[in-house]
Amino acid sequence: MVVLLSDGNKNGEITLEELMAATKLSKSIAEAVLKPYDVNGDGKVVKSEIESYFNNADTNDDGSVSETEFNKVHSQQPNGK
Ligand SMILES: [Ca+2]
Ligand SMILES: [Ca+2]
Ligand SMILES: [Ca+2]
Repeated sequence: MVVLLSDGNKNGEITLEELMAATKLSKSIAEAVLKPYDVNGDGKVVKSEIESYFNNADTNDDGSVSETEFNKVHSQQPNGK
């Protein structure tokens, strides 16, 4: 997953700026990509948030998030923002 590789300064947190720098996405798209991972809504994603996102998304526990599982999570928006 591209978000996992976006930690430019390797401090264990992925910020919107880092994601934009890594992916060349526009701000609004980068926000939409980052938002599902940002469980506590502080604008940055830490490793534990990615892990909880992944565990939540992998509904059949096969160790990978399929396109169907990915789409399901992105349509749910559990943090409701
Ligand atoms: Ca970082
Ligand atoms: Ca966060
Ligand atoms: Ca799965």
